[in-house]
Amino acid sequence: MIHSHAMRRAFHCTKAAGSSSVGLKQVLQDLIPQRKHDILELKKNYGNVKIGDITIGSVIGGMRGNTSMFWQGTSLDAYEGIKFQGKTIGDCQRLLPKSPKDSNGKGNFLPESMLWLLMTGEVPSIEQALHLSAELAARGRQLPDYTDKLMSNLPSGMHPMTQLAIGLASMNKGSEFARKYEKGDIGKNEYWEYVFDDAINLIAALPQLTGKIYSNIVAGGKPLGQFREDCDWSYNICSLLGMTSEDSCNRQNLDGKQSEDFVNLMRLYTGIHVDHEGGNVSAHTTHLVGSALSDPYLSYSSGIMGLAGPLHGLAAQEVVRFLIEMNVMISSPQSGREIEQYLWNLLRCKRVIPGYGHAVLRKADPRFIAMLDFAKARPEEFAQDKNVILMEKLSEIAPKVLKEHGKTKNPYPNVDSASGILFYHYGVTELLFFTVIFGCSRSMGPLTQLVWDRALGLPIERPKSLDFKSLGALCR
Ligand code: AMX
Repeated sequence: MIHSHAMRRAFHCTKAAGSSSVGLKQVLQDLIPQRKHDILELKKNYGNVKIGDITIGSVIGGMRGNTSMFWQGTSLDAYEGIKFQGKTIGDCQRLLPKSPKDSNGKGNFLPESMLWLLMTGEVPSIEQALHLSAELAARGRQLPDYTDKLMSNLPSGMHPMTQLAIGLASMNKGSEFARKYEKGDIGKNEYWEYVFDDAINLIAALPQLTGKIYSNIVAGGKPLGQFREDCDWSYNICSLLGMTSEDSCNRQNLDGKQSEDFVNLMRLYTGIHVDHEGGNVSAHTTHLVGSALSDPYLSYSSGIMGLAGPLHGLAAQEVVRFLIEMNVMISSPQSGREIEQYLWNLLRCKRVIPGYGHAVLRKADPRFIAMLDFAKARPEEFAQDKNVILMEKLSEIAPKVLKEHGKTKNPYPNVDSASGILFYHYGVTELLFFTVIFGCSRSMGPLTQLVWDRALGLPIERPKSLDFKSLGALCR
């Protein structure tokens, strides 16, 4: 029997002793001993407590309902959606520090604040968030030479996610963790420190890497914008895509307001895609590969390979293509009857409606709602965009059709229903590229967990598998 008060005591959430410090690593340093103690206590006192049953259905059904991962940063409730250290998207929008450079007060929180929250469980002060932001900018000023050269020499037409995975894997050459491990001069207790440094360096490098990939796709490798060390992480992503009005390039001729909105879209998008609890393909893969003590670059590069799948991160691209094609075929994006017919034809051809359904969620994805709200708050910008109008209309009609169709467990829109089409609106029209932006954001959750995996000394993952004969024996 579990004594809940004892359990709570064994695994209470402790405030970092030095949480007034502005340095993330220092705050973690203070936090880790208590958490480590907690997890050892948990294992010692409650290691035999059963969490659930594994059924044959889950063994051959993608491990659905098989609760078997430890994941601290986020949790996913089928009806409430994602929570970041227990906080909803709305909470995060209220509580997490924003960029002081935002003039209109409508700005979104900095993803750097989210990274702090994920790592420590605490809402950072503005000083802490800006300190982390400055640290990322300082570390991300330029790519390592070897990665830069490699990225410049990739064959043209290479899939953007392949480019991202290659770029990240190449950075393993500079891995502090791999170097120290190879030399054999670090003990288990110190692993996390080097994994942390690699994780921060990796996240810091993503704006440059993303800019490089985009320039490979649209400009034959010619730089599209400038990295600014006095700017935040999302701003630098936008700048290196040539999407800010301050850039000499300003590819889309965005005016000041549009440019500010685009940066805020980027902050919103990258702030809420950071994680979706541990079981999703990109997060799970990163955690699994990292459990073999592969360094963060190799681990997250593997996660990126999973994110590239059409049932996972590539769905945003499929949605954009789908909306554009449908708009060609129907007389108006408001025509409910024609949309319904279009969807039924698709389902009859055994195709899925992209951007709908989810393995865990059983209601509309709050991340979708946040993206939709972004568009609704800017009617002057989006009111004439046929794709955005159709995206919203579809979110009323598709759930009805999918319910009637009767197969899909969750007939509601997921986040990918909205994200790509908003980037497309501002002129990022290279569909395969959207998942790279997803990859920037998703780095934060799985890499946070990787730091904690090593801090808590979690072992290599090695589940047991069964063949047909063994499954048959269980059925007798
Ligand atoms: N359109 C049509 N059919 C759908 C559907 C959709 N959007 N979503 C699920 N189904 C079907 C499945 O194909 C399955 O059919 P089957 O029994 O013939 O194989 C049946 O409904 C039951 O599936 P489920 O249990 O509801 O979903 P799942 O957990 O197996 O898969 C997901 C979840 C997301 C892969 C699925 O809903 C899907 O393919 N959606 C469209 C692609 C998409 O939007 N992906 C993005 C997900 C979010 C993300 O990770 N970025």
